[in-house]
Amino acid sequence: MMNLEHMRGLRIAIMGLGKTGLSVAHALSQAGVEVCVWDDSEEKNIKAEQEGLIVKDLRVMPLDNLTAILWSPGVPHTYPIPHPVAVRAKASSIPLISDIEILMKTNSGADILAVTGTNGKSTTTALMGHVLNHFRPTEIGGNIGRPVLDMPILKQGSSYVLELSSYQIELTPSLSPSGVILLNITPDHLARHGGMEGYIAAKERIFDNPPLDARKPTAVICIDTKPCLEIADRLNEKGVWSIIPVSTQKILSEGVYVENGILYELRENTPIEITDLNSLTSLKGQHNHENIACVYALLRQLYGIDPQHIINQIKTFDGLPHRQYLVRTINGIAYINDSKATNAEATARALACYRRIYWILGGQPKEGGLTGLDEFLPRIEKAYLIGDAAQDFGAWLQQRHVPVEYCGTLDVAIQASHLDAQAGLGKPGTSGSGVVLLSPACASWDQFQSFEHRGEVFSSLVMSLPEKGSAE
Ligand code: UMA
Repeated sequence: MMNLEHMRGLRIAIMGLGKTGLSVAHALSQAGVEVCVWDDSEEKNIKAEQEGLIVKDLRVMPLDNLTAILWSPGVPHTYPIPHPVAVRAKASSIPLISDIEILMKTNSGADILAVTGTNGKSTTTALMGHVLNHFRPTEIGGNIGRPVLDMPILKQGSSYVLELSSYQIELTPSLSPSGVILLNITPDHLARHGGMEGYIAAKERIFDNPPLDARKPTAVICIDTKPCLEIADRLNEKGVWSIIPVSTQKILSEGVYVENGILYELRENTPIEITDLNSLTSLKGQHNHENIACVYALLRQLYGIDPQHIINQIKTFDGLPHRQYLVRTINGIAYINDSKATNAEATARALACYRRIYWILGGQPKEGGLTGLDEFLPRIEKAYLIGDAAQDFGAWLQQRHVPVEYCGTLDVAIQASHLDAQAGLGKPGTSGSGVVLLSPACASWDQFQSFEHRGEVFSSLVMSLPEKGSAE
């Protein structure tokens, strides 16, 4: 946990008692900082009081003498409707800040490397942490699920690798990263940002305060989505950042690109073949090639690490649970947990990697539903629908002649897909064993506490399936 003694004398209130709020509350209390907390859930407030925290109703208590309100990223403060506490804070000119803002004010010399984008952030953050830690002390945190103040203090010569969501970036005015990876921007969280423009603007803020040290800060930008290409163009004009373009869709004349699974780095206008990414066992698919290419580009530019050393470390990375994670294989059928795919874009990335898919999907729907997935439907053997989105998704799939089964809950969907997948083994006219894939294209909150919880339930149910399937 980070030592926040420098904050003694400040008066901080905390809004929201999830991972972020509790992490900050404990770090501040331990440092002797005066702190009060509030959550709209009574249960959370009672639990906080039992833990010795001071609970005060921020909807009514005077806010004027507060230094700042630590704002949990998931609580709306502008769109779609600002939370009442945010309205009061604005009226009293009290800033809303993230835990990352506190890290920025506390950090003394460690490099801040920030990873953002709509999809692939967690894998990229974990991969970068995994590789870089081999060369210098490195900690990872942020949206990946480890609140940043739970990390230890690092000194100069070390690196923090932070996964940052748009929610966190807009609450961190002092964010000043030496290196940024911007992976991609596609529609997500639109209600929270008042539309696509607001979402793009929130992401772009990551570049607002380049550090004022001797090194030029590095922006690795995958230019395969239009908003990212436009951001790269805008940054180029300002000339402050050293920009390394990355692509997995086109051959570039500068930067780093992937063609047919081969990673290339341009040196003095000449493409140098670095490695064949198709041979990697854990990071499969074009989206993972994007993640790898971005990590490679940043580590080369910022630290000058030898290409072969980077690749050797990438090869030892196992991937993350809940992101196309192979839970088990039964009779050649792979059971894959891709619970982190909470929107159609993320699910597309998984569908692109497999054939003969027994697809479990549904949950709390996101804007856009299954838009963009048509091209992958020939790969689907059958769809198993769960959660609030089931009826709408079922109708959409049936219109496109995909067989569906309404399962309601995950346990029913696993049983049904397991039986079908095992029964389908060796059927005439089929080749390859197929996969049972949980890739919901939905948030989890209608039936689970989080996507991690959903993935854990999936994994434990898959582990309890009998070793011999019905094909035997
Ligand atoms: N709450 C209120 N009032 C509200 C809304 C929520 O009081 O109107 C309370 C809830 O009762 C709950 C708390 O706020 O007790 C939850 O706060 P939170 O939603 O900010 O969640 P945390 O547990 O603090 O987790 C957050 C990130 N969550 C979100 O941004 C929604 C986590 O990212 C992150 O891992 C964690 O901080 C540590 O940094 C999750 C996420 O879904 C994975 N992120 C989104 C995404 O990746 O798409 C952005």
